[in-house]
Amino acid sequence: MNIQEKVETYLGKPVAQASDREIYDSLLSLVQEMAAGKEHKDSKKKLYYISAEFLIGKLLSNNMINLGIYQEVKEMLEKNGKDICEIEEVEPEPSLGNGGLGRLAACFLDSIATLGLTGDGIGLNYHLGLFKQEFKDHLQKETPNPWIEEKSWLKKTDTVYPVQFRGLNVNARMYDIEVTGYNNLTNKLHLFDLDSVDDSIVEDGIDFDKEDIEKNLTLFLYPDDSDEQGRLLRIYQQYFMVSSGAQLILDECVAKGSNLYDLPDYAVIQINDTHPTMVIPEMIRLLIERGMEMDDAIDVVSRTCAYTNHTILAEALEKWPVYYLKKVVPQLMPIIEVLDDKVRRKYEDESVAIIDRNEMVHMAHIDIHYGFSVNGVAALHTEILKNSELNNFYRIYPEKFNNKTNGITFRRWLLHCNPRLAALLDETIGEGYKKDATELEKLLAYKDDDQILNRLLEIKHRNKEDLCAYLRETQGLEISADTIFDIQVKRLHEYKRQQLNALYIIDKYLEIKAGKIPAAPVTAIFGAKAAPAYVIAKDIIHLILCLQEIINNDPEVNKYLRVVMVENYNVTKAGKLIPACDISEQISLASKEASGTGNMKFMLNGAVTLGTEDGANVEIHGEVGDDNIFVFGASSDEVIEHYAKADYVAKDFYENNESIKAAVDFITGDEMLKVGCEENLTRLKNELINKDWFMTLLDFDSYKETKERALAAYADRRKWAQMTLVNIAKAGFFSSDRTIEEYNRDIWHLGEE
Ligand code: 26Q
Repeated sequence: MNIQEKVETYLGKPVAQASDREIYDSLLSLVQEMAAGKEHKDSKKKLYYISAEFLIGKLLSNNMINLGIYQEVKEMLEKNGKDICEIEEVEPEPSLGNGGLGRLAACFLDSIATLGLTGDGIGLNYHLGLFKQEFKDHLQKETPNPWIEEKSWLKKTDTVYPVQFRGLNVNARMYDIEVTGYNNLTNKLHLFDLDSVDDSIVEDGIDFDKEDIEKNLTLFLYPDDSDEQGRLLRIYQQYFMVSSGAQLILDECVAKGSNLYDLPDYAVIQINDTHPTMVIPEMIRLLIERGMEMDDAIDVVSRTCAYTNHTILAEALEKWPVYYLKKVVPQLMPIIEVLDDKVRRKYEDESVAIIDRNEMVHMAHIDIHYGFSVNGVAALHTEILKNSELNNFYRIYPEKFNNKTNGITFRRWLLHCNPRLAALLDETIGEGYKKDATELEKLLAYKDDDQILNRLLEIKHRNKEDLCAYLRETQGLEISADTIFDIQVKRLHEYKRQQLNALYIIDKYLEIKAGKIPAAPVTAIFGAKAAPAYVIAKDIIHLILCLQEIINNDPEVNKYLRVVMVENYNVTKAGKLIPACDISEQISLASKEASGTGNMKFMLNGAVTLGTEDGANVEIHGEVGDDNIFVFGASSDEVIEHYAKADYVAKDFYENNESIKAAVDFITGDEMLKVGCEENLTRLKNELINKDWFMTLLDFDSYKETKERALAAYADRRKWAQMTLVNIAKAGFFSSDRTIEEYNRDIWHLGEE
């Protein structure tokens, strides 16, 4: 049967007569059947990647690429007058993650399957995922994102595990999503859910009764945790995930013949940040329940669990009050107390204790003491963990610490999102790079080939035109592909410094108003969601939306400068924005961004980075060399020193630097107050002058000077194309296939039995 016949068997009618929805539904069934036919047979040892987030994005096209039928389906649809892009539109995007950490987990699942490793994901089936962002009156509004339809990738299973909370027993039901490998076998993502959860309890926006656990447990990803009920719900979610996950792991290992004392030969659990940390005490509890002595259980679990750290921001390191845990999962507290006691006996150092003097449980400390591996996610990040943030632990366990620089799957972030570039690569360097990303370096041979350089420029231009059309259709925005596309898309956070980019835009606006005309027109594009309770982050969104309104409607300025804030930035939108980017903004305060992965996606798609020496930018810089990146700002050492000495005073910069003062004052100037909200803008301005915890003003001059150089460099089209080419050619290191090979080589040791 050819592909059309197969699709028509599901459809029950000719493709040409079917609606997009019908075609989507039948392709979904076809893909599921093909994926199920390639299911991995468990080897003795299996990886369990446990994570509160899996930001998988839409799956149809990706699965078709991995199964090797994408091209065929696309052409078959064309022949029948259908457009694959329209079919893709039908699929709702699951938003089971916040940002980088969740998307990394999804890239890892793709690479694990692609490399043929036995490894499944374990997480939660949030019905409404992360909120959907809408803009109203230049402010972010949150609404639910229902993504589970009648027909979906989720397969309901009969696997059910009891989970016990204080005063409440529930049953966790497992749902599975097939994870296809590129030309390889299929693994699984197991998502646990509760049958009684009720989507209809959601009221206005994303409000709901936070105390009705049976109805709300898996409704949303990280509900607003600005209040105690929200934080308690987070503990309910975490325990629900780890308890059912641990039961699944034990069942599978026993079924394969484990006597549980040899668990580390059957399972390795990778704990994705501290959100699943309770799996350690829970697993110990379950082993004791099955008859093991406490000390043996602790030993077995410690040799099974490995921990990945994704942040050095102190406020993001999870600490939970003892009384919260007693309130929700009292059965874990005696175990955590034993774990703490052992640590305290062994090391007389308060800073490495698990339960501190304020009765707070430090989740990361559990992972480090009772796991066998601790890894950071980029070289600089791991060094900072070792030398400062976790130095007291590093001195105890130097052998546990290792680096695994993040990566991205090239299937989604090149083959699917940038087919034009992929086709050019196929033609020039062959298709080997799809399995071995380092083969991209072969492109360097074309660095002086005018024809190839022109093709690269042409591809970028066409991708920019596609983005223009998309933004016109979706947001009614008019921008031109003949301007420089300067893009910053990522979660809104002060350390990521969208406000620095915004201050530059204000500065540029003021210059243009004063008659200083820029050499090349620029379109500054942002996309970012702010946590619902993060006030200053929402104020920064407000600032950007007001700038968009003022600047785009000013005929004196909009010839040279436009601002775009993309609504509801998500994986799908990333796939449209990244291939259209000229300048990739990676401007976090040095030392604060653990790695970044957007930076890698932009590089792979031929954008040139404008960035600080932070996270994986450092390694990007190392790969492309000084001539193919624009680096600015204080170094991480300088920043760390400023914090240690507490000697950074934002106000000094405001008072002594005219451009900074003018830009900051503009935030509450007449033009802004005409369109914006005084309360929000004043709060933001005061924050910048009086606090500026992430040193925006410190780096302003350096940012401005370097950005001007980047914009000027764009004018030499040939040279710019060469920079683009080098970035693509050197992106191979950032394939998640490489990252996963390293995890397996150093931590998991799968397939070595
Ligand atoms: C913690 C406590 C209470 C409520 C929420 C949280 C919470 C939720 C999500 C803390 C952290 C996250 C997500 C973190 C994250 O996405 N980190 C990013 O991970 C990427 C993958 O390693 C890195 O590339 C980024 O640098 C890092 O910021």
